[in-house]
Amino acid sequence: MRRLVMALLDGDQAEAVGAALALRAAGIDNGRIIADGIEAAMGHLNAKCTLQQFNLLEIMLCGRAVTAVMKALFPAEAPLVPTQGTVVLAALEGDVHDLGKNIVRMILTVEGYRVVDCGKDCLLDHVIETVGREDAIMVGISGLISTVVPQVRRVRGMLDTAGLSAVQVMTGGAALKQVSAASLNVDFVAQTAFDGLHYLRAAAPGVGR
Ligand code: B12
Repeated sequence: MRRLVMALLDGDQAEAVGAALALRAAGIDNGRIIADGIEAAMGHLNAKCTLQQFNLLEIMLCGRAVTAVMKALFPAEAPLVPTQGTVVLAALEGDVHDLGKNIVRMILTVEGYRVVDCGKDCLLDHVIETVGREDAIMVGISGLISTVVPQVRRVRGMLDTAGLSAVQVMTGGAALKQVSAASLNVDFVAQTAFDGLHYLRAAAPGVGR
């Protein structure tokens, strides 16, 4: 695992992919590779950000290596089981962080959910419109910067106004996982992508839309 963390921090895509695949071959599951490898590496970067040693190139290279590792871990990004329902994902206006959201997309897709990804820096109106059009059972908001919190608090009301009260709202990402679901006015705050998957499974078991 240390080899993977070091390769990610070095932004060395090939080495990171090799390390991740070696872990898989040794029987380590994707969940542990994401938590102890990818998230651990980003934790080190976060410490640097806080120490004001912020180096954009370093973070971009690390992000590129994370994406390569995820593609290696989930090559087809195709469901392994019949569709369980549609989930709309987005990072809201002003937030360009998308590595975590992309991990959630890959995991939910492989686990049988049809995911409509609205991308990053996305207008809230577009998210709500997409939820209605795609007949989604849940909307997932990824939020890494605190400035998106007021937008997140508006999601429930906008869904209700659009006649989409049955749609659940879950959130995740560094800025949102420190805030309670009640305070964000959402149904669930996930600490990790797998946490979100477990909530989704429990909230909408075998919806099959
Ligand atoms: C990588 C990074 C960047 C990259 C993003 C690359 C990309 N394509 O995403 C770049 C360099 C572009 C960037 C830019 C900036 N960043 Co930045 N960035 C980070 C960093 C170091 C890591 C984020 C990350 O990718 N983590 C790894 C992923 C895998 O983890 P994750 O997102 O948490 O996702 C996991 C779970 O949370 C969960 N999850 C995530 N979303 C969701 C959603 C749902 C529905 C579910 C179920 C689960 C779930 O699943 C994932 C897997 O388990 C963080 C530090 C941190 N603590 O997060 C700062 C951080 C988020 N950035 C920060 C800042 C300030 C910025 C900038 C404003 C910097 C600047 N001064 O210019 C800019 C612009 C931001 C903007 N407008 O959006 C701050 C935010 C502070 C705050 N609270 O507001 C942080 C916290 C750093 C810090 N300590 O200051 N950043």
